[in-house]
Amino acid sequence: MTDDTPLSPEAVADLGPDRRQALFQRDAGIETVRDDVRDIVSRVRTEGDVALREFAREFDDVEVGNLDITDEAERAYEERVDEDVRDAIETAAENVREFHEAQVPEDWRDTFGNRELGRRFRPVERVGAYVPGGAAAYPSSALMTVVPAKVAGVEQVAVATPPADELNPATLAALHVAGADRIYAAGGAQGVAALAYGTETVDRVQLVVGPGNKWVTAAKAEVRGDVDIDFLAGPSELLVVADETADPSAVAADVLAQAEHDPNASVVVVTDDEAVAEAVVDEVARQTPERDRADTIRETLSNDASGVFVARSMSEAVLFAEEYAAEHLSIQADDDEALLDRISNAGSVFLGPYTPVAAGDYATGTNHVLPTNGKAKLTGGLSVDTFVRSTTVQRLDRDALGDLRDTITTLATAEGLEAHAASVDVRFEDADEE
Ligand code: HSO
Ligand code: ZN
Repeated sequence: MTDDTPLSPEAVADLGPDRRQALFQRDAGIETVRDDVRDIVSRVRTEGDVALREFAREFDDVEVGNLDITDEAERAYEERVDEDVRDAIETAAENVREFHEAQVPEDWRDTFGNRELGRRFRPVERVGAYVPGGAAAYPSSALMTVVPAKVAGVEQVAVATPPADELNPATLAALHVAGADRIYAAGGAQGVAALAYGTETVDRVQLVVGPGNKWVTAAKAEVRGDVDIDFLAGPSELLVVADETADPSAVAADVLAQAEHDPNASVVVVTDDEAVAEAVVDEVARQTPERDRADTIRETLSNDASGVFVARSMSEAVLFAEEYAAEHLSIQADDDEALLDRISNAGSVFLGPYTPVAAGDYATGTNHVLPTNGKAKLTGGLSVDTFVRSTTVQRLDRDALGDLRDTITTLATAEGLEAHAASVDVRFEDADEE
């Protein structure tokens, strides 16, 4: 180990309770800002646009002219981004669109005995997407939130993004390509509150999605109930499961890529091969100084939720992965499909030596807005499903209702709901009298 990596391999079997807790009970870190966020949300609710302008002054140091900046997106696309950036945005958007179009559910009807039953799917009407700005302005996240909503058929997709004297042109261009219907200059908790409750300028939505810092996440927790949200996402995470066939330099490169996001990110490698663990640690040390964001990377690697771990077997590595429930799971191992068969808990999976997580971040077409802090045990990432709701449909004919008559009336009577029973019986009165 050199000075340039705080990492050294640790045995999974020797992990103490504190370390296990840091690794397996990651949180979104919203507790510290909860009270402030509550105040911000309530001020936006009562003061509307005035509050948005004041918060822009206070938090973003910007005098906001128009809160509605929808027109800026097309201009950025036409005039402010280089052609290579425009082409990359278009390619990425097309891949995201194609993959999400494959998810659009079809309405169906079927017969179950003599009962005709089915499901139909309709988009939510008005959706709000939070798109981060500032240092973490990601055009890719603009695509990942807006494209799936539009593919799902959402009519009004409104975006809130932090105000700036110079709005990030690539983010705006991506919003244009993705087809955002409205864009508002409102960042942080106040942006989420504006989407959730509306202001003079901002139309309120029914569902708020998208990534953000702890202020944004705390605001989503605060407005949940009044609107729906996707999930509460914390700092980014990567778990690499590697065996003796993994290329340590590729594993290390993926680790550094994830670590550059946020000093609170969690980057973890678990392998059954001690030599691979050592080699990954060495590669991390070698590559780190070459990275632009080496300082952030070093901080991430020294936090308690990051590390390189040696398991006694691949089975122990699989158990580790199940408990960790990673936002991003990279499997760099000989029989990656067999390992994947044994893992259920992951937001997005990257198989094989040529599938870096960065490929999914930008361009494969899968979504990069994914559940963190173990939420992959409960939910998947953003998809078309996020933006549609289902309705069930049924039709019975006289015979079909006749077949169910006893079941319905018996249960209705058992529940003391006589009118329910009567609503069935009444339909057979003529026949009963004969
Ligand atoms: N890895 C991030 C997404 C991202 N990476 C955006 C680059 N830009 C969370 O999934
Ligand atoms: Zn990333």
